[in-house]
Amino acid sequence: MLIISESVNGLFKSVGRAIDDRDPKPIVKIVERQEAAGANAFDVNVGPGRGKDAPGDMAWLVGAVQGATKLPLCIDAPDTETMAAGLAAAENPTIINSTTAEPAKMDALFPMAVEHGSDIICLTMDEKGVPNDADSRAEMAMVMLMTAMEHGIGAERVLFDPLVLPVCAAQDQGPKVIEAIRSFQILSNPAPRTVVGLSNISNGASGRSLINRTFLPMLVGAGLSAVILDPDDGELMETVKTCEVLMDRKLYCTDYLRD
Ligand code: THG
Repeated sequence: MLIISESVNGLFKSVGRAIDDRDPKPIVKIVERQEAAGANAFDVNVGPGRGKDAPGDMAWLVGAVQGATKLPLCIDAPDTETMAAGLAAAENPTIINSTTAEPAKMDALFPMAVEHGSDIICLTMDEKGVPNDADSRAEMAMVMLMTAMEHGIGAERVLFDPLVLPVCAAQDQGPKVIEAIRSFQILSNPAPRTVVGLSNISNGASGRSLINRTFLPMLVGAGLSAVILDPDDGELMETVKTCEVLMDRKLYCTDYLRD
């Protein structure tokens, strides 16, 4: 399971302030702590509302994270200028987070993935939003996979994200996301990888940690291969490890069971 830390995000006050002050120390602290806690990659997002400063902020933030880790960076930006600035500043391996199914976005972002040798997250949504059911998400994923391949990007470099919505706002979407994770895997052989932003599920809810660590095993059971989460949540990280043993993805089960 690829564990992508969600914490380098300007949405969090301490990170937003560090970006404003161009102070790498809080970023370095988060990155070092989370790498020790089991992060395998870092989502890097300057946060909302930065307007025309976003590309410069992203370039700085990528530099600050790279000062503390050699792990891959998942450059998370809604606009192509900020994405380009993040990729240009990156020396670590990169994952583009993300393209949607909108033709203009795919035409801009797939060539960036080729240029930088990046993996790329494909969100199954377009200008009309997120399709309501699993089949429509899988159909959209198929179109995205074909388009990626036309750009010379192999299925192994693509990660599909069905987009997790808050359970408070869209309770019917939980099982649809699980089913979509399953459907994505029959689109190619070997199966394309899948990813979600786990904390989205508990946005606006109380008892967030319990919701997150209950939803995760359902997704892993459906074949999820990567997840954006908070590695500082120790119980959640224990759940990840336990999922991997129970899904027969790790060899250390005898040691684990003896503990
Ligand atoms: N898919 C992909 N990328 C993503 C997401 C996704 N990137 C962003 C997001 N979703 C994943 N990262 C987060 C980070 C923080 C929170 C949720 C998801 C979060 N933050 C709290 C909140 O908003 O209430 C706290 C913020 C604060 O302290 O102010 O929940 O789905 N590909």
